[in-house]
Amino acid sequence: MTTDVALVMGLAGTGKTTLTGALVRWMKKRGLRASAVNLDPGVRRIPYEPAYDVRELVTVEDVMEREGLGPNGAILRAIDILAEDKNLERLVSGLESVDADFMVVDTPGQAEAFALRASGRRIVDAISDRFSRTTAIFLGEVESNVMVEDFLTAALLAKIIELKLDVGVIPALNKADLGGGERLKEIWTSVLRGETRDLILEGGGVASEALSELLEAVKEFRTAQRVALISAREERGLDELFDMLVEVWCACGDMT
Ligand SMILES: Nc1nc2c(ncn2[C@@H]2O[C@H](COP(=O)(O)OP(=O)(O)O)[C@@H](O)[C@H]2O)c(=O)[nH]1
Ligand SMILES: [Mg+2]
Repeated sequence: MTTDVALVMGLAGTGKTTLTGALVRWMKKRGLRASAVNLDPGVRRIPYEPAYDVRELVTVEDVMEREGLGPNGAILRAIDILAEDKNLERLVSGLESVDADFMVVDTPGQAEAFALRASGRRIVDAISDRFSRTTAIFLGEVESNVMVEDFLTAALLAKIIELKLDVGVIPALNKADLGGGERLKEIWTSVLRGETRDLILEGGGVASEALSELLEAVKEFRTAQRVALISAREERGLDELFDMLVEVWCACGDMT
């Protein structure tokens, strides 16, 4: 039996935990054998029933208490502890014990603490070694008054994560219910297609130009060229997101 794995990643507060619950609910409603997994040692409450929960191995609270660390240090430390051989083995066998065709994995609150550090990569490597059909969803969010350039940073980060983790990354823009998502989706799509020049120079400025060069350089590494516009809260756009996941899992789809 193969289990298809979707790792839900993104900056803090973009809606990873909400989406994990929503996507599994959405799949189950369609008769699919889907399970949610929690990989965030710092989460307090989760809006889904995890088939496996990494807090069995370590929690940020315990680390804070035991090692006298503040919350930020403790989350980094907790992820490092998870990445130790013994725990990683336990984690992978915990995932192996989940009886499902699809596994949606909620990751730690801060992408910068997880996806961009060596121990986070070690954890992702261990999962993708065991589950060959592992892909990632990178969440961005609709925010009011967002500056184009701030948004580009998130789009760039999605690409960096793709390079660092060596898994396919599906870009998804969450909180579409707040409005204004279409415009941001267009901007993100331009980034993926390497058509950023005109867009950035709208605002002008040296930093814009530097950012444009940077985006130009990384566009070679793209895979996905589409962005799913979703609302995890209202369970909207999940059909498109799921279609994109299936394309990457099958590695038979044309992402253009
Ligand atoms: N408006 C709106 N808010 C959302 C949506 N998804 C999540 N949120 C809210 O965003 C906040 C962070 O969500 P959470 O899932 O904990 O994000 P995480 O830190 O990425 O796991 C919470 O207040 C959620 O209720 C959405 O689709 N629309
Ligand atoms: Mg979360």
